[in-house]
Amino acid sequence: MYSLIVRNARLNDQIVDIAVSDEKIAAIAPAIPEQGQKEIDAAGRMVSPPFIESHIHLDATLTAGEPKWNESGTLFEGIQTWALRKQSVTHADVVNRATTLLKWQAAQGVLHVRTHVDVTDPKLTGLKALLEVKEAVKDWVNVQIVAFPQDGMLSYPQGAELVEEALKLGADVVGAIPHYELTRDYGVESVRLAFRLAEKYDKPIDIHCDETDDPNSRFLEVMVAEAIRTGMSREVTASHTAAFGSYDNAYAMKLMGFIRRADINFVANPLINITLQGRADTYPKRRGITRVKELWQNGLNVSLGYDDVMDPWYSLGTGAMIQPAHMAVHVSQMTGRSEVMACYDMVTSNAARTLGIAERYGVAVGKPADFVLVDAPDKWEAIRRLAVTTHVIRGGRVIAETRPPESRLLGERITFTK
Ligand code: 17E
Ligand code: FE2
Repeated sequence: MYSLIVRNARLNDQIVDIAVSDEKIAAIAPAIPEQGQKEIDAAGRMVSPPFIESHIHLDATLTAGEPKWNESGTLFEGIQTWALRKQSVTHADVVNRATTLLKWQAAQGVLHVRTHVDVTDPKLTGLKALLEVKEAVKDWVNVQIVAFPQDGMLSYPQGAELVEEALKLGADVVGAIPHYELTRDYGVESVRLAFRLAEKYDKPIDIHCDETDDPNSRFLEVMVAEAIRTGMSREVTASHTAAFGSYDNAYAMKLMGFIRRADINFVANPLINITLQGRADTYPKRRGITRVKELWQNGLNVSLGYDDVMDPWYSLGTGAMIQPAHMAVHVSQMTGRSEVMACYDMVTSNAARTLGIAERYGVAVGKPADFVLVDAPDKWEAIRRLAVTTHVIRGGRVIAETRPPESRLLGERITFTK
């Protein structure tokens, strides 16, 4: 007996039924004759593995305007504004805001979230709160925590020790911020330190790297060298790498070859870097985003994050991953037929590789029964329509439902399809 059968779902251009038992996908076939304890008619909608948020700051989320707004819109006023808000951070404050955002995400089909948490706080308040949240939500969303030293590993008192303490307390991933260290030398040392900690505690690495338009910010090459030296590749993620978009082509071309050797992951955050970067430019004005299309063309793993929802760096957002995918199409000019679809993969399967969960991810027999129904027939249409996720299934249980919008003009149904 199947606990759940989803009928008439579109999977790779085929209409199938999907049966679930024991919290796993038990069968996928054009027509499953048995009855399920519960049945859902997908009505031709696409079934997709769940969305994945590969880069967000849940400790700062939902603080936009507190205690002031980021009027310049720069990364640096964002960091300064967060430093003010950080003074009033409490355990309950972080638990409440992070939990609220995780609910928004899960309701929209995001079932895996990698969050950075600022550990440049001697009390590690945000970290302790997020460790508690991670445990409390584990039945409906999988959270990974990056120990992120916002004010620097070497430029903030005891910064490196705080990162290490966070790992001892249970942080899953080692973070760093080399471009924001006081000197180039500190930046290089911070990357090396991150790799040493990763080896010591057997953890992956995710570094805020070169989040600046400064073409001389070249910490990505240091990450690549460390990844090659240690043999870590898939466990290493370079987040932001905005400066890669400002490097001259001769250097970028050489670097791309080294990156291919290292085979590390990249995370771009198109919603926020299109707004935070380029602020020192007049015209022409740079886009402030890493070379997403070229990395993808070179066969590297690129995923996308929101980075922020309603915080000092970005005051908009809902957490729906179709939005950064949609923005990446525009900012990275990935408008070709296969390019648009690739942007969908960047918030699903590529992100699973970034988080190191690819083995238990995907819509296939034997995988955990974690999947979503999206109100569109395919990836292209999902992005074009900024489609809503109508059903979220986690462990074979329907945990969220959203009614898709329906438009009528003078009584006529308008479907927005050609
Ligand atoms: N901190 C940082 O250094 N960069 C960012 N984009 C955010 C926080 C959101
Ligand atoms: Fe970030």
